Amino acid sequence: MNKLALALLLSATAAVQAANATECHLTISATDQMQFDQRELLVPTSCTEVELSLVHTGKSTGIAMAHDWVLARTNDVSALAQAGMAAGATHDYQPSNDPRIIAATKLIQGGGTASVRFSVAALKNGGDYTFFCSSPGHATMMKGKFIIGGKADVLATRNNDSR
Ligand SMILES: [Cu+2]
Repeated sequence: MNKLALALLLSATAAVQAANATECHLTISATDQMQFDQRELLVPTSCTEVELSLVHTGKSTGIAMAHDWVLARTNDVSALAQAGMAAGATHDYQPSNDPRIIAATKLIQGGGTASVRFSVAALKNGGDYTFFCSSPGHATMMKGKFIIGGKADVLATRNNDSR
C-alpha cells in the first residue's frame, strides 16, 4: 500500500470513529415540568458503548423534582419503578445491584448534570427498551423508547452520507 492510500484509509477510519463518537453520545434534558425533552433515543448498531448525559435544566432544588435516567427492558419498568420507590431517595430511587437496571445516572436536582457510560453490546437490535425517571410518580410522564438499530441505523447512515 502506498503512502497516499494509507493516509486516505486512516482519515476515512478517523471520520467513521468521529461519527460514531457523536452518535454514541446522547444528551437528554429534564425539566421542572417533570418532562424529558425526548421521547426516543436512537442508537445505531455501530455503537458498542453509549455515553448518556442527563441535564436538569430546571431550577428546583426540591427532592420532589429531582430526576435520574434509568434504562431497562420495557417489561421491567413498572416493577423497577416500584422497587425504586421502596429503595428511597438515599438510593436515588434505584434498587441496589438490580440486574434489571441496564444503566442509570444518579438522581440530580435543578441545574445539575450526570452521565453514565455503558456497554450496549448485550442489547438486542430492535429490542424493546425503555428509559425512565425513577423519582416516585415521574415515570408516567418521564419515559421514552431506547431504540437500537432499525431507524437509528437508517438515520446514522443518512447523517454520515450528508457529511
Ligand atoms: Cu423525574
